[in-house]
Amino acid sequence: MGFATKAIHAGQEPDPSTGAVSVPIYQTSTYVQEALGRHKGFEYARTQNPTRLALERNLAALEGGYAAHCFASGMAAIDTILKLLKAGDHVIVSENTYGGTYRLFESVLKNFGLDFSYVDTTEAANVERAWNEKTQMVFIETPTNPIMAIADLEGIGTLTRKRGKRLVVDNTFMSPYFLRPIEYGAEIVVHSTTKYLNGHSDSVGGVVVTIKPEDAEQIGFLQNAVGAILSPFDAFLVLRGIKTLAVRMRQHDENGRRVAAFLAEHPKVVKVYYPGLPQHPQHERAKRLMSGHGGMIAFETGTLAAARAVLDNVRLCALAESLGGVETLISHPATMTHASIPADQRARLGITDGLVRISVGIEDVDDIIADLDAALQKA
Ligand code: P1T
Repeated sequence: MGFATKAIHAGQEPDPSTGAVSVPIYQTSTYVQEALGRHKGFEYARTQNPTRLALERNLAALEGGYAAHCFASGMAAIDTILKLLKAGDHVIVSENTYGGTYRLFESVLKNFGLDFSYVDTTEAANVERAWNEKTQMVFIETPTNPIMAIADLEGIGTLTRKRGKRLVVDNTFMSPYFLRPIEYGAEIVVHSTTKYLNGHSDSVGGVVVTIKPEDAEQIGFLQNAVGAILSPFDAFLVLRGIKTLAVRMRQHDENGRRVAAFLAEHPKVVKVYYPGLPQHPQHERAKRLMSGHGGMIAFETGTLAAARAVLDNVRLCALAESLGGVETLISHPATMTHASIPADQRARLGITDGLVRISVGIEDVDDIIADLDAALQKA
């Protein structure tokens, strides 16, 4: 079955009681039992909900996993994955991740005895070098947010498999339409469903996809024990969004390439970070691992004043955090999404005060380019 067919049908049988084609929003907190211990597989809505279950089955199918569990946010999903570990364990992490991921690791989970090393995951050798006897997990974001570095998924996947430890990949930027990390050795895939999967900037959520029954069982246990579940209404919205994932991603990719090419030629732009450009340092790897490059672009304007001029003068592009929606969003990583990363570290990673990030939407691309061009003239 092709991807688009799976996106529309996997996990979504017509409702058995009514024939409804769309999975209904089962807005209930509990389920009546026929007799003590006799029920239809649903006992309490933190534990199971039919709308959430349909989405979970759909996402497991799209990522090629065994099971999926949906959470109230991407951060809740990432937090739950880390709860597979125990105090004293060590995790190797991509040095450039979403600022909230870094904050969760450094300002919350470190206090519970987990230890983190941050390395450049474009080279598997860096992961190998950071490995110690306590290492239990490698956590990769690819492409990284916002610098768009492409991890050596094949090399790192081989390493984690050889050592029998978990490789976790945050696949939020690519969506399973362009990249399925399980094919390269990931045992766990996580998404902020808030982004491309939902795709319409009207829901916050997260998902953890697992390939091993024992991991699926443990994530399910934690989902129920900790309780950061996705609501039935949000599950419905994400299911609805995923039906058009394939067509949306194709358009994000087409528009992304056009905007990146425009920026790369613009005299006011110092540097463009987009894996689809031939000058991107991992362009060949991106072409090999991913079937498209998507709509995420970062570009360097040189100074805070220039970045501010662009951000303050766009009219169509919306100045906002987040990404992956049908509308173009533009942001300033240093003061917005990545403000929780210390300034010296930001500078080392290239998250300068002049850096601007765009999540290219699926509007008419000429309108997006005209808006950026007009704003750049003011820079
Ligand atoms: O926002 P939430 O649904 O909790 O997801 C967190 C998250 C996880 N992983 C990646 C790669 C992300 O980009 C995010 C959230 N990112 C933004 C809000 C942003 O504007 O980059």
